[in-house]
Amino acid sequence: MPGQQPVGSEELRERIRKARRVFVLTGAGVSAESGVPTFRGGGRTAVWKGLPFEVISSAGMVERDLPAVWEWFDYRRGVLEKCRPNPAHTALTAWQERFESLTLVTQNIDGLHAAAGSRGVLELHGNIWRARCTRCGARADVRELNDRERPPGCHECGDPMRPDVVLFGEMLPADVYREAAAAASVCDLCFVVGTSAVVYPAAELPVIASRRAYVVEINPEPTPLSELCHEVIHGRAGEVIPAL
Ligand code: BV8
Ligand code: ZN
Repeated sequence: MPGQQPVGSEELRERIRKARRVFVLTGAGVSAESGVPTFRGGGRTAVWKGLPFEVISSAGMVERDLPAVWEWFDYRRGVLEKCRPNPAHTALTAWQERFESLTLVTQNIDGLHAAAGSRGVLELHGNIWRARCTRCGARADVRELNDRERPPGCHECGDPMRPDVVLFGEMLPADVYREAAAAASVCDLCFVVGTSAVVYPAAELPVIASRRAYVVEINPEPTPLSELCHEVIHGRAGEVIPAL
């Protein structure tokens, strides 16, 4: 558009031109313009039946009340069914061809990066569309489960299945985190997009990257990570990423 301010500094544009290994960490903010509610920020935190989402989405809840956990995730899948990738997801998919190496790591469980065509997305917190057996670990796509009861029985062993999502107090998939940390430690350009950077160990990744990479935060609001970043672009992902 005429008169549109170029996004980011001249230094950033130079670094984008020269970048060989790019690392991107996304959070709920990258899906905000797809209509996916974020968890924090804007003075709102997700609450479900009076429980803060950190409580309902916690390891203890799976032990205590697995049907309630299913109800919570069934509700969120209902919201997500109407959500489509937005220009931020689409632009990040194009970045896979643009850079020699792009590692896309997400905290989101909505599957929108893959839906936009991104390949090899590292999903640190799992995926809301997958279920996992509490006993034998067998996985299934929730949308293909013909078992409507909650919790659904495992197609392999019959035991109850759970959402294949990392809840608070649970370990992240070790291989996924290890791959993400390795990519962060060798990248030369790191983008942190739409995350409040309060959840660990995901929020550690840009710290690892900052040891040798130029780190750029894209977020309408400042975060605890902002002062560590070399550049902060206050804007919405759906506008800033395509503009970059
Ligand atoms: C673990 C799946 C333990 C579930 C999620 C006290 C201190 C420090 C740490 C802890 C602590 N107490 C507990 C912990 C550990 C805990 C943690 O970090 N808690 C935080 C809250 C303090 N971490 C864990 O429990 C992790 N596991 O540590 O293991 C352990 C250790 C050793 C041995 C055994 C066990 C597991 C963490 C994973 C939890 N699961 N999700 C579900 O979704 O229900 S995390 C959840 O938060 C989501 O995945 C989400 O992605 C993630 C982070 O949130 P964000 O993505 O950042 O989203 P948020 O809404 O917060 O922010 C949105 C941002 O977007 C805002 O900044 C906003 O300004 C911006 N934005 C808005 N619109 C836009 C935008 N940006 C760009 N464009 C826009 N249009
Ligand atoms: Zn099983």
